[in-house]
Amino acid sequence: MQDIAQHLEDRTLILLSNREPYEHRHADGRIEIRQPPGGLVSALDPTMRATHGIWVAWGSGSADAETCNSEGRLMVPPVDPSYSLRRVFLDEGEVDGYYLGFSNAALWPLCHMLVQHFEYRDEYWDRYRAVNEKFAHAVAAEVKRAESPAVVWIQDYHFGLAAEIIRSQSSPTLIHQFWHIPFPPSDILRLLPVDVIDALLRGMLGNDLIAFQTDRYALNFLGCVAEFIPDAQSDADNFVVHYGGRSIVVGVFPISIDVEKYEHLALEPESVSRVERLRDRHARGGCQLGLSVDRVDYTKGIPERLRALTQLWERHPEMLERFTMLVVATPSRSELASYRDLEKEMMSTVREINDRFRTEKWEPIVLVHENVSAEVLAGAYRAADICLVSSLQDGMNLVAKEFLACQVDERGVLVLSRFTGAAEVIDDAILINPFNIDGFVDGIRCALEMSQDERRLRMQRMRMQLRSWTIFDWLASILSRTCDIIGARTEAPSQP
Ligand code: GDG
Repeated sequence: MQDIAQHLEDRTLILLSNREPYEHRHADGRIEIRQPPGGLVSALDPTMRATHGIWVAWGSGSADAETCNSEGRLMVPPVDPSYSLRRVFLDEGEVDGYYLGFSNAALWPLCHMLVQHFEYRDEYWDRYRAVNEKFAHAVAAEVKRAESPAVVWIQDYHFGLAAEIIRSQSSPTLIHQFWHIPFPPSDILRLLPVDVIDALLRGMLGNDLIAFQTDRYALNFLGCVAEFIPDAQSDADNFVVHYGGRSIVVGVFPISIDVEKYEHLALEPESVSRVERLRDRHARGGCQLGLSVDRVDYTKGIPERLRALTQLWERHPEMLERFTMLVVATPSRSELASYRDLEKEMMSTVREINDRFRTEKWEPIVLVHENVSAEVLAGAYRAADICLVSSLQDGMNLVAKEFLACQVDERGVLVLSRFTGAAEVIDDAILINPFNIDGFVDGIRCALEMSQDERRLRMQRMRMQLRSWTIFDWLASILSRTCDIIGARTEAPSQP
C-alpha cells in the first residue's frame, strides 16, 4: 500500500464518489458506524489511509449530519483516523432526480445498452446537473484548502459533469475519472437529447485522464466524442482526445479484487464448515452445486439464467437431482419500478421452477434473497462446482473474480457471459451468450460434464491470471499513469 502512496509523491489525493466509505446510522437508540459493502470502498479505504487524502461523498446515513462538523467534515476511520471524509448532503428531490433518476433510470440502462429500461426526464437532468455542481463545488473547495497540490479522482457515472466544473473553479494538478460501467456506442448515446449529450461529453473531457474497464468501452467513448463534439479531435489510434488546448488521455484499466482477502476468507475454519454444510444440504451423493451472486438488476441476466435452467431440466431430465442451483440475489434499487418488477418476476419464476421439478428429496433452486456477509459468500464460492455469471452487459463483474479467488479446492467451473469485462481478461471460463438460451444450456451442460482434471487445469490457470492482476495492481497502474501524465506535462509545457 505504501508503494501505491508513493505514486502520488507529496500530492493530496481528493477522491469523489457517490457512496461514502463510512456511514453513521441510528439503530436501536444508538448511532452505529458501518462500512457499506462493496469492493470499491474496501480497496480505496486503505489507499486513502496510506495517502491521508480527502474523500468527498454523499452523506447518506441517517446519523451522518450529526456526526460531522458544520462543513460536513470528519476524520475516519473511527479507530486510528488518518484521512478526511467530507460529506455532501442531498434532499429527497435531489436523490430522486440525480441518483434514482438521471444516474439510474437514464444513464445506467443506456450505458448497458438496455434501451427498454431507459427513461429520460428534463427534471432528472436538471437535478443531475445541479447535484454535480454541488459535489464539484465541494471538491474545488478541498483543492483550494489542501496543503499540497491536489490530484482529483472521480468515480463513476454519477459524476459525468464534475471534472469540467472542478476545473473551472480550482486548479488541481490533475483530474482523472474511472467509469466503472460500460460506455455505449454513439447510436445508443443518441437516445439522450442533443444538448445533454454535448454537456455530458464535454463534462467528461474536463478530465486529464478518463479511464474505462476495457478497450471496447474506451473506443465507444472516443467514437462518441468524434461524432458529437466537432471541436474535439478524437484519436482512436493513440487513445487521446485533443480538446480546448488540452490532451485528454483515454485509459484502459480493468478493475480487480483483493485476491488474498477472499482467499483467506475461503480458508477460514468457519468457511470449511460452511462448505461442508452447504454441500451436505444441496450437493449430496454426486449432485453438483451451482451458484450465482448478484444484485437484483436487469443487467445481470437473472430471468435469462432461470430460462436456461428451466430448459436444462426440461430437455435433460437426467440432470434432475444431479444439479442444485444456489441463487444469491441481493435486493437493489427497489425504489425504482423496473427493479421491483424484476424482483417479482424472479421470485415467481423460481417458485414455478421448484413446483415443476422438485422431488421428494431435492429442491432445484435455493433462493437467498437478502444481503449476506462476505464470509458466507466466500464459503458459497468455495463450495460451488459451477458459478453462473449471465450479465447482458457488465463493466467488469467482480463476482467472477471472487469465485476464482475462493476456489481453493480447484473443483469449480466458471460459466461467464461474453458481455462482461471479465470475459475479456479471464481466459479459461466457458463463455456463453445469455441472449442465446440454447447455447447457454449447452454451456451449463459442458461445465457439469467437465472432467475433474480439466476443471483443475482451467481453474489453476484462471487463478494464476487473477493473482497477476489484483485491485492493488489496478490502483498502482492508474496512479502511476497519472504520474506519467503530470511528468510529461512538466517536461513539455503546452504551447502558448
Ligand atoms: C459495478 C459494475 C464492476 C453482491 N451481493 C452481496 C455482495 N455482493 C457484492 C459482490 C461484488 C459486488 O457486490 C458486485 O460487484 P459486480 O462487479 O458484480 O457488480 P456491480 O455491483 O454492478 O458493480 C461492475 C463494478 O462496479 C466494479 O467496477 O465490476 O461491472 O456494474 O463484490 O460480492 N456482497 C455481500 N453480500 C451480498 O449479499 N457481502
